[in-house]
This record gives sequence, structure tokens and C-alpha cells, in this order.
Amino acid sequence: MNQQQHVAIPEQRHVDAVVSAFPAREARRHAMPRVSVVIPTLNEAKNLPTVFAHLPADLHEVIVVDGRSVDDTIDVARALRPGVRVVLQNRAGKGNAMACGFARATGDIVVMLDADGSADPREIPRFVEALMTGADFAKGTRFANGGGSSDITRVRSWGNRWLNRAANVLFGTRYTDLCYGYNAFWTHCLEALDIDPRPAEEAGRLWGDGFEIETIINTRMAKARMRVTEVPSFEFQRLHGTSNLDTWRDGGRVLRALLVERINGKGVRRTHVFLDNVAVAPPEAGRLQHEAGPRTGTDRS
Ligand SMILES: Nc1nc2c(ncn2[C@@H]2O[C@H](COP(=O)(O)OP(=O)(O)OP(=O)(O)O)[C@@H](O)[C@H]2O)c(=O)[nH]1
Ligand SMILES: [Mg+2]
Repeated sequence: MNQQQHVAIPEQRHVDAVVSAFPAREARRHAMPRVSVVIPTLNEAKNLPTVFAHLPADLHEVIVVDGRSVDDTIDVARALRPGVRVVLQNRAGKGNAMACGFARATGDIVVMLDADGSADPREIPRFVEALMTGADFAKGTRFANGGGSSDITRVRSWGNRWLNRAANVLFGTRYTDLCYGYNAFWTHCLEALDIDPRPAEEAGRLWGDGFEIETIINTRMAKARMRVTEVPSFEFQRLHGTSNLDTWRDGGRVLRALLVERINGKGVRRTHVFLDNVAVAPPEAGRLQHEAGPRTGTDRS
């Protein structure tokens, strides 16, 4: 099945199809995949205790990529998790933080996890499961059965919906949540993503340094014809601190990213895989409990 031939099929039949398409050798090699969690931080000291407390026990590594926080983010991360790898990003913006974190990851799977408490680390096994059953890219979605958000505003939801539609038209995808930061992929995808982690002195400010990073990942995964599985996810309000995202400025960057990525040729083409989106994981009980309270590139490990 390829993306042009996509028809809606019942979930289990889809999973069976994916499993049978997944080479047995690859599945055996990843019987116990090493999971690297990449966490971008900009003044998230108050949120890290809750986020770290809910990380699964058997992770290969946790990489905190800090954007020169002026609070105790790095000290708190080290105190909470002595084995944490701390990376200082080398340019500015969340996109550059992710690029630096991806470049340092040594696991088989990379999970992208925000540090503000909006994403529940206990959903990580769902993402890993989707990858283990055949996906190259496990893409979180708030808009599939079992997902949701107590954070997204009406304006952002409206903007996300239209940007998502535009992406699906431009890239032949069936995404349901273009602008969501909770995703996971096998590290073999990094070649196709072609995201540049070079320092500012060498590269200057690069395309993809900001909040358009998720759009760039989603579109390059599509162009590279990676197998995509959407994973329902619930987004909470950030616990403490303020958002770094500006709805109109960053919405504009996402729109520009769609247009640039449509023509820039980034994303390595593969020949034998298909693109499909389907929710595979059932909703789970026991999500991140938010305490009552205010709503408020260099490897250093
Ligand atoms: N290292 C680094 N991390 C960043 C930067 N900007 C944002 N982040 C982190 O990226 C994650 C998401 O950023 P938020 O400011 O929560 O933005 P958002 O989640 O897209 O938007 P909201 O829904 O409004 O919270 C958080 O963990 C931030 O600390 C940056 O420039 N550098
Ligand atoms: Mg947030």
C-alpha cells in the first residue's frame, strides 16, 4: 500500500499489515531498543521535577538541551537525575535545541518531550510500541480518539487545523495534528531529516531553528516516505512559567515552512515503504497529575 492508495482500514488489519511489512531481521535487532529522550529547556526548573518523576525507568538516556536558562534548570536536572546528559544549544530557538539533542542521541529511538509538564512522559511506551510495530515515525496527535488538550486555545486550534489541511494537500499526508511537539522516531530517520546542528559561527541562524521544527520534521518524514503512525496524546497546560510560543509569529513560520519544504528537496526518498496514519494505542488511565498551584550545543554531562 502506498500513500496514493490509502483507504481507511480497521485498526487491527492495519497493524497486521504493518507488522508483516516490517522486516523480521530489523524487529529482532530492536527487540530491546535503546530509547533516548530529548528534552528542550528554557527556564523549566520548576517543571522538571514533575516531568522527570514520570519518565519510564528503562530509558537509555535523557538529554536535556538547554537554551541558556537563567533559572536553575541545569542544576535541577542534574540533582533529579545524576546520569542526565546536559547539552547547551549552539544557536537560538527550540528547533536548534532539538537539532543539538538529536545529534547527541546514541539510542535506537529518539523521543521528543517538552519540559513544561504539558506532555505526559508515561505516554512514551505508546510511542515506542508504535515504532516497534512497524512505524518509522510515531507522531503524537491531540486530535485522534484518545488524545486531547486542556491547553490549546481556540485560535491556535483553528490555525493548526488549517495549517494541517494545507500540509496534507501539499505533502499527500493524512496528519491530524501538524503542530504538536510530542513525537518519536527511529534514529535511522535522522539522515532523511537532514537537520543541521552546526554552531552559529559556522552556520549562522538556520532555517528550522524555531517552533517550525515539528513542521519540518513532519514534512521531511513525508517526503522521505517514512512509515507514519499517529499516536493519541493528551496535552496539559504548562505547570509553571510562561509559553515561549507566539501564536501569530510562529504560525507564520509554520506556514512559511510548509511552502519552503514543498520545494527545497530536503528529505531523502525511499522506495519501498508506505505512508499511513492510524491511531494504534488505546487511551490510558492515569495521566500526569498536575499539582494545584500557579499556572504560571555543548555537551555538559
Ligand atoms: N533549549 C530551548 N528550549 C526551548 C526554547 N524555546 C522553547 N523551548 C522549550 O521547548 C518546549 C516547548 O516550549 P513552550 O514554550 O512550552 O511552547 P509550546 O509548548 O510550543 O507552546 P505552549 O502550548 O504555549 O506551551 C519547552 O520545554 C521549552 O522550555 C529554546 O529557544 N531553547
Ligand atoms: Mg508548552
